[in-house]
Amino acid sequence: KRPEAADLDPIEKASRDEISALQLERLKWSVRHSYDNVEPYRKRCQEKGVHPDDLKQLADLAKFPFMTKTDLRDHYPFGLFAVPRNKVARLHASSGTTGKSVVVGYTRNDLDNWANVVARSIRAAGGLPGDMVHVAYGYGMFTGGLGAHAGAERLGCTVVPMSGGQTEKQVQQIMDFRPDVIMVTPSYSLVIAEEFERLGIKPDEISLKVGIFGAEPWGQGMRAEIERKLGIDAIDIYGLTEVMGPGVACECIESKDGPVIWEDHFYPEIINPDTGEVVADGEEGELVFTSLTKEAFPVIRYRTRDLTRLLPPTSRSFRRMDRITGRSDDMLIIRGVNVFPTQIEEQILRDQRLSGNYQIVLTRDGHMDDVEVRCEVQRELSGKLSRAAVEEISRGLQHHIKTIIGISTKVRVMDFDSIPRTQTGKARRVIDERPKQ
Ligand code: ADP
Ligand code: K
Repeated sequence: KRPEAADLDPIEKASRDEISALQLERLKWSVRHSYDNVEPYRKRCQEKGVHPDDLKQLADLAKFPFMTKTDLRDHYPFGLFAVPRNKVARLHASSGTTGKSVVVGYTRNDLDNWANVVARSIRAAGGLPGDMVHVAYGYGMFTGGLGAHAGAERLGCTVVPMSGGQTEKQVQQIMDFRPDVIMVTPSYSLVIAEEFERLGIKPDEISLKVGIFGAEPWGQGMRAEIERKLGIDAIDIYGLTEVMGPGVACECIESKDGPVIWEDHFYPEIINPDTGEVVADGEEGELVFTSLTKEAFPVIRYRTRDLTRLLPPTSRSFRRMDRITGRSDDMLIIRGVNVFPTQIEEQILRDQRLSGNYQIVLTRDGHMDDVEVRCEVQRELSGKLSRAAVEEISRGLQHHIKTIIGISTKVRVMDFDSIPRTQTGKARRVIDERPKQ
């Protein structure tokens, strides 16, 4: 079932002139709102010698300073909020560059807009009011679960708030409830698909028609595999906590040619990550977003670090983004969860018995990412610890990484000097052996 033109928001089919006019009006509001209400942002503008009045056309945005994850972390938790705390209806969080997470807030209006763009995303993916939507993104501080949930409710769907994990139960429930749509990470969808296979259930016996997948990179090969194994259309949804959450952009089922950016709420730019210069549409670089309607946590020129390019409109009047080809920082995405090597390092450094030298080895076991954290004991303890002591160190570290960063790992505690140093004495921290999409 394809969405009918009559079901779309008028702006999704508007002319580019109408879209630009709306963007300019909203952009002026958003920059002014940040400048007036977020002191660190105002200071940053003053240092750069720019003022909201300098914004006369969309291209003038290039004169304004960027915001980075580090800025967000430096003002943890609420320092960049543009409304008083009692106007904040909800908080979410994402991982920061060190242990401290990045906290974002939403007013009632923000939650309303978010639900609308996610509803629009589900509609673009081929979901309809009245459909049953099985949400297997994690619920909690992550934006995935609750973001998908609110959008599905807004569209008028029956929502199943399953959350992640418990694969056998996921499958049982899908067989019993017969949902039409599933929202989940692409890698976990394949774990679910394998459980169906194991039970001898064929794709045409599975009620699902559409899957909406995001939170981690995936490619055309994986799309084909998911579609074949679950008998569905697999649609790409993109988003990030700092900008809103899932639903910043979503593919349309009629063209399946890259996520359509909901440009009436999020203004995209692509920059050269080294120079910060804006590049032309079609050229690859780092994706930068400016929120156009957010009240509680406006972002002006937020550097996502995601590398991609902007593509011309096709099924909607909005521009599209290409698949994410990589990142311009060292953030890892492990089973959809953002992780910085320094966060793991921080947990290693808590244990005085460890040397602080470490290596993170990523592999893929079946469809899910596997993480091994290799670390070393201090020189003076090397070869002297009992097996029980080594196991205790390993269990402790595993526990801290799980409770603080939120990912399960295997920890291998090795003798001193087991992890190779390079010429400069610096170890290679991450070995990513996962197959490229
Ligand atoms: P989400 O819950 O949407 O993953 P996070 O803030 O936890 O939000 O993570 C955002 C990051 O996840 C993005 O900056 C990007 O690197 C990655 N990501 C999200 N969706 C996609 C997608 N569809 N394709 C590739 N990467 C994605
Ligand atoms: K993610």
